[in-house]
Amino acid sequence: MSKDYSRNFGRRMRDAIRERGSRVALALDVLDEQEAYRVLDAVHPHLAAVKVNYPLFLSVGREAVGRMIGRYDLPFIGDFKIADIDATNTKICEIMYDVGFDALIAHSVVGRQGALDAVLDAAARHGRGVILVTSMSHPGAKEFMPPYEDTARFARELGVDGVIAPATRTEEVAAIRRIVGEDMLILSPGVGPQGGKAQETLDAGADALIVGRSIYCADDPETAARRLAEVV
Ligand code: OMP
Repeated sequence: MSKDYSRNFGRRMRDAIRERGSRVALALDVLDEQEAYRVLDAVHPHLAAVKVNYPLFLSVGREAVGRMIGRYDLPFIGDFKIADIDATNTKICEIMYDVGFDALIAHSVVGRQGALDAVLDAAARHGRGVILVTSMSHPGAKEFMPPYEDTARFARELGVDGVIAPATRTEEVAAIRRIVGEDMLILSPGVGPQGGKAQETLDAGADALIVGRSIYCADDPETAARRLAEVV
């Protein structure tokens, strides 16, 4: 299946949300290929995107993930929370965009010069997206991370395609939406076991929910994904 990378990632995600009638991005944090296909085959009609993180990538490897990306007509987000110097970031991005990811998640805390510049350059070369972490969903995010207002302003300055904002603190989602404006995607993890509520998060201004365990650990992942997709 060939994918259209010519349109920017924000538009591609919004098209997927509209056409598929779902604001759910599946966090596919399972540990083997068979399990990944079992979940994907059951739930893909109810998804707007799939997010792959270290657990699956390190378990099955890049060829297997590349094959998976080719099998579903959905945006795939590579969540490697890129946070290194430019030379290393370039290598990570080249590998991951070659695997076929439509967008990659990077940390904002490393700054632009000698770090995120390389991520933005790689995204431009490949015509793909960059999503920046503005605030994280776990309690420790309040210990050392910069204020979310600063990272949200930084995301706007960089002109990235989207940001990560926590479903566990919806007042932050609403404030981040005011800062980044209507055009930038907000993807929110933390619904379910982390305590976030789907409806509240979308009402606060998130474009899509990133949901993992509530779907892939459910007795019936298809029903779980369908119910989440019904929340608008
Ligand atoms: P569940 O808690 O199982 O729904 O999974 C949440 C997913 O979102 C996991 O893949 C996390 O790595 C990811 N995530 C967070 O939980 N919190 C964050 O602040 C950021 C992310 C992320 O960047 O996706």
